[in-house]
Amino acid sequence: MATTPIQDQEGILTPADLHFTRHHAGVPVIDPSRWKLYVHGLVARPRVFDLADLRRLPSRSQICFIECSGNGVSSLRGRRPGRTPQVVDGATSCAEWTGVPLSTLLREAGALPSARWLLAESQDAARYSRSIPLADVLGDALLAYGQNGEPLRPEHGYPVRLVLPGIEGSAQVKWIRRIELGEAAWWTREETARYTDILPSGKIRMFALVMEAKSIITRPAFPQRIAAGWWEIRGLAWSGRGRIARVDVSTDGGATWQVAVLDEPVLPKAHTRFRLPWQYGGGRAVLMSRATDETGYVQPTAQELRRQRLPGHDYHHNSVRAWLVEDDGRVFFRS
Ligand SMILES: Nc1nc2c(c(=O)[nH]1)N[C@H]1C(S)=C(S)[C@@H](COP(=O)(O)O)O[C@H]1N2
Ligand SMILES: [Mo]
Repeated sequence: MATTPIQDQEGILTPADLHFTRHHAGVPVIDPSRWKLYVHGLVARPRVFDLADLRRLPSRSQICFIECSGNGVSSLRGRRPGRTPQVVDGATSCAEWTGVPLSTLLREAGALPSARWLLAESQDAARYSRSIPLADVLGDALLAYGQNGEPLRPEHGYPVRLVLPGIEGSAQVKWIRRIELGEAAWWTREETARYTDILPSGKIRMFALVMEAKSIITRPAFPQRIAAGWWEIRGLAWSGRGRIARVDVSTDGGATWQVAVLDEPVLPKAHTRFRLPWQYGGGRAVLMSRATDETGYVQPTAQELRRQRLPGHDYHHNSVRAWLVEDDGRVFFRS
């Protein structure tokens, strides 16, 4: 895993070479002239597309975040030192993705009405694959070949990957080579042994695909040391359900909250910047941010999230983050 230095980012677009990258089985080297995408299963016309075929079809671009559903878990578990915003939550990035809408491809292949699920399979060493319910993604899913105006980088799925705005990163299969339509899920390793949530009842929640609202203050943060005076509290917020509607910021550990300013553009399923001027009087302070999205969903506190899951769960840690400002102005990650 390589992460994004979110504390140093300006604007909302992550440069391709700073976009976090996660791969379970290495980065395959794919000759674009030999690459093929197979579309089959519950379709009237099984099809094989090469890169030129894909580029001929109408394209669309969308700015959206991709976040690993394991983002944040290691910092929340361990008390290890040196937790910068990048270390805490750097497995999220935001880019402009360009490609062919999945809906166009499925129209070409003549998806049958009985098709409910899609299997996306990769050409990497592990044949990494995921089942995705069609109804959840058909609106804006892309077979993407462009990232921030250039071809995908090898680490991000060159020549083509699936981009599913708002959905957990692990479902956005890179180096895609096969799409199969079916009536039910395929129960692959990445949706059974991993990426599931343990609920308090002991039940396992599967296919928890939508990334819920989250935010993190990126400045002031570790390793900054601040003196009394004016500071601008800055950070990023995002929601897989749509636009960020508001971000509240607290400097007293959640006792009182103030509404932060959202910087334009505020795009659905994209990183959104927030800021709030703050006069630091010296001494201890606890900085927190809490995002609300346009559906009314509010980012949970750490205690609320703990009530919703059993201890030891690994994914979807979107609870409110807190930075502790010590008496001497040094800032540390707290929770
Ligand atoms: N083929 C393939 N696709 C994959 C993965 C992988 O290991 N192999 N990792 C997934 C995971 S866990 C994440 S979080 C995202 C990360 O996308 P990125 O590396 O472009 O940021 O890719 C997903 N797609
Ligand atoms: Mo991931």
